[in-house]
Amino acid sequence: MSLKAVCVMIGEVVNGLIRFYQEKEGAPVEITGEIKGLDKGKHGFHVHEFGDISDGCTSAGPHYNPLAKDHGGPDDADRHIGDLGNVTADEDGVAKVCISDKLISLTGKHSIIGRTLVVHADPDDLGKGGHPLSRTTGNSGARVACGIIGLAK
Ligand SMILES: [Cu+2]
Ligand SMILES: [Zn+2]
Repeated sequence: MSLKAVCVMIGEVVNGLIRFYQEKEGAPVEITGEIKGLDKGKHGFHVHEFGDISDGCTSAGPHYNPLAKDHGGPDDADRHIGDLGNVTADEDGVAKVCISDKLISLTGKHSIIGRTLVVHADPDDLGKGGHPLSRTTGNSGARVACGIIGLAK
């Protein structure tokens, strides 16, 4: 049975709507949608650990990382489960999202349902920037919008 999830991302100037689809447990997750109000260019895009936005995007905690790995890019063996890399906004500040990810799941022990999707002000350096924060967050700066990932029909 296929699984679907949705995330309404809300920030002060940035907002978005992201949908997730997984054919079955173990299959890749297709992530599609649009985020508006961004500065032109790349922006870090991650699943963070907690589905808690009671104190804004900050209370969502760190990147979802149940296997205690270093931060990385989506294609790296060493990455947080929540590491989805970057989305890229055009001249109008719109990022069209179309990602297929093999590691995240909408079901099972490491499900991302009930966790928080965050988009950042700056590019994620995918762990390779040499900054002290590269190995934990990709040094992607402020959390400009976020939303809790919920099951969808
Ligand atoms: Cu993040
Ligand atoms: Zn990470």
